[in-house]
Amino acid sequence: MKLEGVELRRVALPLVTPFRTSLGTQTVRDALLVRVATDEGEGWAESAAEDEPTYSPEYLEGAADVIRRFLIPALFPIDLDPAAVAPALRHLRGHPMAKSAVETAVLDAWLRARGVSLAAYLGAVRRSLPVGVSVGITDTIDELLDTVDRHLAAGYARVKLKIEPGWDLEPVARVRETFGADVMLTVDANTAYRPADASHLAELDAYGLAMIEQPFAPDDLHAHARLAAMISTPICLDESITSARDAVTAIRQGACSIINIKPGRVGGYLEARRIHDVATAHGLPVWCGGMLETGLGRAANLALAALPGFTLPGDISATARYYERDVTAPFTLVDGELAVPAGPGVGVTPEPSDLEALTTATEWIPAP
Ligand code: SMG
Ligand code: MG
Repeated sequence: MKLEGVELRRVALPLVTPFRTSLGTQTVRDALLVRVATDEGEGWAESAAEDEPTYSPEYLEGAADVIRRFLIPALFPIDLDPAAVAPALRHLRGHPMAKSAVETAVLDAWLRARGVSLAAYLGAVRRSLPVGVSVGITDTIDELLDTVDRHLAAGYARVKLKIEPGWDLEPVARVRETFGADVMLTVDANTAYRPADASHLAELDAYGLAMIEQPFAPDDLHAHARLAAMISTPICLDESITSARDAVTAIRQGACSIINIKPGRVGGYLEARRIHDVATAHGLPVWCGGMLETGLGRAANLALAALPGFTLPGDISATARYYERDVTAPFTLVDGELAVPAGPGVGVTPEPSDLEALTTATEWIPAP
């Protein structure tokens, strides 16, 4: 398969409610979509990069720049297949979210041309999945309780609360006491704590959480390992894990017993599957994280999350939890589950009218 050109498209999707985490508040998801045109047809993907480099060092305009300037020129000369993309980009350091978008668009085109779904290609074993919802920090506990109530009524299988110093024990206690012991409840700190907060975090043990996600800095595996030895709540790593090699290091150090896998963070779906494989081989459960994806990214995440080791519900919620209008047809919860797309490639394509309405800029990178 030969690459003939690439379109970079910025879209802006207003969120139905602001999403506040320890990193800041988002009201709009500005996303970068990538469309590859090849001699065998086209493929679409999105970059997980956000406007600002707060969750990760990558950011949207930086991702667009590295894609335009370095990634695409490295792919024009080669005979493209999905497994050839990462090796062709390996000499370019970092930028996993940019690389993931490019590799996934190639995967979509290649699989579409062969009539194979991403789910089948990756090794999915389920057709629909129970999913979770990530609940941002709210102004009041009452507002939090209302939000959680609504999500549980909609059928979500797990609720994750964003926490930060000053918004942790109390909201968790109130949610647990209001909704009971049977609700699968987790927390995500997005690196907001310091190692000296370990004994404070140990108090979360009282609330039967299924995990605490990324309390400390991404590069502080040691602090996570020490906390893991102190508390009974399982530690899950998100920001710390950028490759299968990282996953092995973290597991061997005892820094986590669960891994949140986000394809963008780790450079694509093929590396994401490798993390699934090594975690499973070590007996760790994994789940698929979310980056407020558009329907394009969500479709691909559902395919990944249908692999056998993804035994915990992912941050892959219904479209209505994020956006009134998306670039694809909406995903809806049916009996608490989302269907894994079964069509060729990622299984969805942008709806032309929605795509146009949400687009803020486009750029075409022609073959040399
Ligand atoms: O896509 O449902 C979603 C959002 C899930 O909480 C979510 N993502 O750290 O896991 C995480 C965050 C990262 C994005 S917010 C900065
Ligand atoms: Mg997280």
